[in-house]
Amino acid sequence: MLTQESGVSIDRISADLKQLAEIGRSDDGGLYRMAFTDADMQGKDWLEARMREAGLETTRDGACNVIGRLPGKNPDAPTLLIGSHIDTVPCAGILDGTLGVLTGLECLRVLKQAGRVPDCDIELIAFSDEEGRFGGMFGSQALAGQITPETIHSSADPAGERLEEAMKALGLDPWEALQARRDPESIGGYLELHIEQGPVLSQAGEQVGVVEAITGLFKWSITFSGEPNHAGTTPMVMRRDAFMGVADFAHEVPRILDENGSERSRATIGRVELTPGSPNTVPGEATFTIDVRDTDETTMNEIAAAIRKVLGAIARRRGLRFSYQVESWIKPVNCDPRLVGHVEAAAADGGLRYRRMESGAAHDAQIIASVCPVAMIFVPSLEGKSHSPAEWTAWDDIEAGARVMLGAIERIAFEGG
Ligand code: HGY
Ligand code: MN
Ligand code: MN
Repeated sequence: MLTQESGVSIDRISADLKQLAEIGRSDDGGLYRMAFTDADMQGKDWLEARMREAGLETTRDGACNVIGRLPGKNPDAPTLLIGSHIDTVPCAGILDGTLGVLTGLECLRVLKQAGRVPDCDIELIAFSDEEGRFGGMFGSQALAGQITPETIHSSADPAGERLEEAMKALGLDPWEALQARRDPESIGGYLELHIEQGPVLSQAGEQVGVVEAITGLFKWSITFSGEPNHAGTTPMVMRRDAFMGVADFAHEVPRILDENGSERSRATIGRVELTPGSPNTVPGEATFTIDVRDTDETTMNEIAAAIRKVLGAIARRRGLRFSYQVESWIKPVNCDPRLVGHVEAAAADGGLRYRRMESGAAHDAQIIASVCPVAMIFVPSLEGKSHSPAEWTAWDDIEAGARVMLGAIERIAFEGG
């Protein structure tokens, strides 16, 4: 085992966090490192340079995942993957995804400096487009062999920019993403440290979450089509107002979840666009997104069926048409009991306050779970806030999480774990 002296350094982690937080920062204090933007690529370049400084062998795969490798004694043994993502939502905080990558970097830096050679290769990966500018989990889906030519050709961001064009504009060949698939036999497991992004740990005063299951989610883009008309001369009863369809639907969401969901179900309308979008025109078209989550896939399907029925009823009542596009459907997964046991042992041996829990956020780990065993380590989010510049985790909780990460890596990759 590593001595405390050769343990993780919160000073190095905080220095890395502060440096990376300057890439993509805007005047509103939020980060804008959305996938395959210049800021995202600057972040990838910065990270790769830090990996090389740490003595790791670096590469990028066809999905532009940034990879740093610490070679093991036995190159034929299945590789241990650790990582997360450094792309962000618009106006993001500085920890979502990034903390997992930088604590992973610190763990490999410590092992390298201590001259510790693991039984197997350990690879640190920063996955591309976890946050979903182009749908989400692009880099982890590429590694898991879930990207198809249709994904590459059809993916576009909310402004309509296509994934293919965005990657080509950066000198990347999007079709290379089809080469990023890894042989599942070559991967022994995956560990991801992430902020909880919810209130459970901070309210309980606990330092670490040992994640047992990760919620599933589906994202739809739904369009109501009615009739644009004059805001002054069109009587209320003669309108086919597309926005009122959205308004009616929003009021139905709590009932849909009450009747078809569980206490873990969540539904969010995150974006609404009205056409033509002028104050004195009745909206002829309304396109909105819905993000639905639950840890049980049968429940997800029941909620989806209920949503379709409600959309049809509203359309009939208001003389509208509706259509929807499934932007993503990501299955809920259970973490691997053996890896979870190693994470829990590392937390317990560190004398930390921890709990086993579920993740309400989606993560690359649930995609990677399709090719190897996975486990996640949560650290508390101050007041449960995330996806905003208010996102924060206390330094000593970050240090505790990084120590658990290192302890779990040692149990998995050094002691024949
Ligand atoms: O949406 C999520 O759960 C994740 O932050 N991408
Ligand atoms: Mn994340
Ligand atoms: Mn996120």
